[in-house]
Amino acid sequence: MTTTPLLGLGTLGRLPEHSRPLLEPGSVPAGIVHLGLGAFHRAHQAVYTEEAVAAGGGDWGIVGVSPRSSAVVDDLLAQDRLFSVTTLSAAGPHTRVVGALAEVRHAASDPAGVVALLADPAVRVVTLTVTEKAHRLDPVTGELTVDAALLADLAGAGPSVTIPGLLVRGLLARHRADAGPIALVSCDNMPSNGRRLHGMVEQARVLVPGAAPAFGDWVRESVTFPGTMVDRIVPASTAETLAIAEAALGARDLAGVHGEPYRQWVIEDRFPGGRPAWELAGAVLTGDAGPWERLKLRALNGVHSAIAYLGALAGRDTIVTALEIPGLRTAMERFIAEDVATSFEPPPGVSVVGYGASVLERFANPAIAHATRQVAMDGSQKLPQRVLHTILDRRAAGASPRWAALVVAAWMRFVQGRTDDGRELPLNDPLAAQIRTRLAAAPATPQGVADALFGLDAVFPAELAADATVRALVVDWLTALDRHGVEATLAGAS
Ligand code: CS2
Repeated sequence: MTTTPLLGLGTLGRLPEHSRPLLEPGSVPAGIVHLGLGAFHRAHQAVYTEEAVAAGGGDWGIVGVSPRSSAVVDDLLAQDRLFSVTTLSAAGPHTRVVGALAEVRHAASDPAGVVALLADPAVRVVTLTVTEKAHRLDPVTGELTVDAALLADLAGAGPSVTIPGLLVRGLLARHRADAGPIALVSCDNMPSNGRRLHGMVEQARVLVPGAAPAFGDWVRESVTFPGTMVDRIVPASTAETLAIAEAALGARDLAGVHGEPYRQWVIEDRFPGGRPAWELAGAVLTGDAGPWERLKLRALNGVHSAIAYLGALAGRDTIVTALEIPGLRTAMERFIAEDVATSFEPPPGVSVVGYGASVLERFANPAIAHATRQVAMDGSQKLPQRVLHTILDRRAAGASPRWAALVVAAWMRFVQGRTDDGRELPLNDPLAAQIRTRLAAAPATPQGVADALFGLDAVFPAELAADATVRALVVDWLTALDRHGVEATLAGAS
């Protein structure tokens, strides 16, 4: 019996020409540390960086650091740090191996090694995709959640590895080593992600035992926090997508990822130690990524979350099949046109309604099976920037954001844990325990559920929780969803 060999340096020669890496693996010295080796990084920043270095040069190899999971590190090490990205479109799949990773590390088993990397003068950029919750920031106030694990980490007394702990200890080591300026680049889906990351570092920095004020001065002078907007739909890999990659490569790829053809990266151009020529790979370098972040969070992620909650409640497993629910697409178009597009100033020349239409087309890509449950997870961390900011801005203008209220109601019904036909739904959320406790103590009526959940002050800002108009809109939708389920509610909505 012959088994297909594993992807690696030894199998590169047999790959079809169009599937080979753009860079010779290992030929580019490391200049970037990336925290968060998940599928999104591999299909987004790694691809941009490889293309940028291939086109523009520079010592910008990536050291990929997995904060917690060791499996991805083991897989990548077994494959000489190579992995493939399969682009899925209606026209068929295309698989290419990416050679951007200079090294891979597992932070939980070697935190000191990662701290030392951040103090290496060759490293001048740190990028992060660590998820909203790993920032340990209250989504409403931006305040850092301080606990024993974080304090131990900041004191260099692990065993835990927190992102604020790693970054601040790394920066302290860099300051002491006089290793030069550096940019910390958040690539997570948060509003003002650069400012949030800066806030996190500043709040954690002052908790480091014995940190001298000179460290604060150095951070101010030598560290930048450019904001970014990142975009590409990258669902979790499945056996089926790995099989597609294997067929294309003639080699097995344990770390393969897949995504849609579309991608976008808008980056604030503040890099005191230099950066790859990402613009040569199609990235937009700008002075202010804020309007782009708002556009993407509200008109893409907000709509994604809406489809995920409504779809999951209606028993649809994927975003594509959820979009087939009669009335759902129209409801999303109205959400975008009536609530989202009217809530903020888009980037110059961009039509929010046009952008929203293209987003719905991307969600309808039949080759992408994005699980509604994957998009639905961590709702307490996602809802504020994706939907609640839209509501707050519309309320400030005196409007009644009815469609945005539907998304809140769908989330409130989703966290109760049952589909419309009574099947169990998982609650995968850092606030799951709090949510369950509140629901258990509340009357099981739309009003009771809304009262209980609007009391979650880490999700709902006080002014929103106290807004009678919003609460009434949400209770109306919850009542309709309770009585009729998603499908009949959407069919009757106008
Ligand atoms: C999705 C995003 O899982 C989710 O919450 O909304 O991961 C989405 O696919 C990306 O932001 C697209 O760029």
